[in-house]
Amino acid sequence: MPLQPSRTVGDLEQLRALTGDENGAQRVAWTETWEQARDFLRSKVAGTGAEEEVDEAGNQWFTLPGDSDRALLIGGHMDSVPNGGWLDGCLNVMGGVEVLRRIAEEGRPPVTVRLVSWADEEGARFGRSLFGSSAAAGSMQDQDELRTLRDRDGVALPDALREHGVDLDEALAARSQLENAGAYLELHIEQGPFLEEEGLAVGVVEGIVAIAWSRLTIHGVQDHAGPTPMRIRHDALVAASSVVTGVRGIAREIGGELVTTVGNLTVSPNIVNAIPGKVTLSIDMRDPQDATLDRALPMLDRVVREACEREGVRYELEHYWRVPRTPFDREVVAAVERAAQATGAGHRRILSGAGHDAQYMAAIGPAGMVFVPSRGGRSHCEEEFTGMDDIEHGANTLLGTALELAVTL
Ligand code: HGY
Ligand code: MN
Ligand code: MN
Repeated sequence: MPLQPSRTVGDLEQLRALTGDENGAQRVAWTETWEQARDFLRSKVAGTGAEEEVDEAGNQWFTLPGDSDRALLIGGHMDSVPNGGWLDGCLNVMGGVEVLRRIAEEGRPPVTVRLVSWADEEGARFGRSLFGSSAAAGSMQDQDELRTLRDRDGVALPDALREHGVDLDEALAARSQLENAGAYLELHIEQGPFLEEEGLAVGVVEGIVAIAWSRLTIHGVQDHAGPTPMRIRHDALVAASSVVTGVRGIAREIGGELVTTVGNLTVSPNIVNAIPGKVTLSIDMRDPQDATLDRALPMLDRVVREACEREGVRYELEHYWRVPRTPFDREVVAAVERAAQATGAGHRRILSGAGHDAQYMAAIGPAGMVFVPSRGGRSHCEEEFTGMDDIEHGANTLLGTALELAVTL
């Protein structure tokens, strides 16, 4: 029985109505809206015969037992960034539900097929991405750091997890879920402009770029905006502003495919008539080559040091998260390419500029991804969109790859 991508799009439109608003998707992990999305997923998988299990890191698993215990994993994430798009992460999951339905209708599969909805892929609330997949892959080595994280309201990460049935100290036990994993697949939107620019419907993803996240706290001298003469000011926001333009300057100076972003900036006390005493900001740098990030990070150190010296302010700069460039398994990439070819859709090999749970899966076994184009390259915004034809080609490529791997695992 062929897939019914219109059913997938219908599911995604229902999810959008249930968990989004006029500003976009609101499925931020560890919130009630995210739990609604998880209940929605549970209801959609019902009827396939797949059994549900939530692991110690909060990852939601749906297992279709096969003749063999070897497992083919199909993954994605139901969480979004605030005001996010209706496809990022949940296209993977709902496309996976459609593949599960299709395989279940054929009777008992040759291998066990498992759909996983990873917990907190985005890291939107606490600034730590790929939470659930890093725990399952055994890559979560920063639990002491995780215990200190707080959201904008000062809620500690462990407390938020506990409200959703997760004990941070037990999260690494999620490793047991991967004991029989044979291969991992994800269908994802490209979130960039290249497939659409080239009129292609499918991206055969070869791997994921190297990523480095840093956080900067600048301590100035909070003071009155009126009577304080300019000559004695130590304004944390003036120093931060130099850092923001300096981060852009690093990308300009190194060039190539390096991208640098200051996405988050908080000012205290953030009122019209006080000189900012404290500013925190995030820095995200990515490049296809690790060596480029090795060059960019010391440049960031210098930009921050010089900006803060000029303004006479103190600072703490932490390079707290680094993921190397992650190549996908050549056999899986070739299987994705054959499946894309079989759909007749225009396709090419492509590198992912976005991070994905697949990078932790690739670190421990064969993994691969299928991309579909993003209109205007837009993502992490309400305007995120991919047309039905592209979704159909992507879903059929995912299915074709899954069916091939199911007999070769
Ligand atoms: O940051 C990323 O690339 C992903 O969207 N979490
Ligand atoms: Mn995302
Ligand atoms: Mn995503």
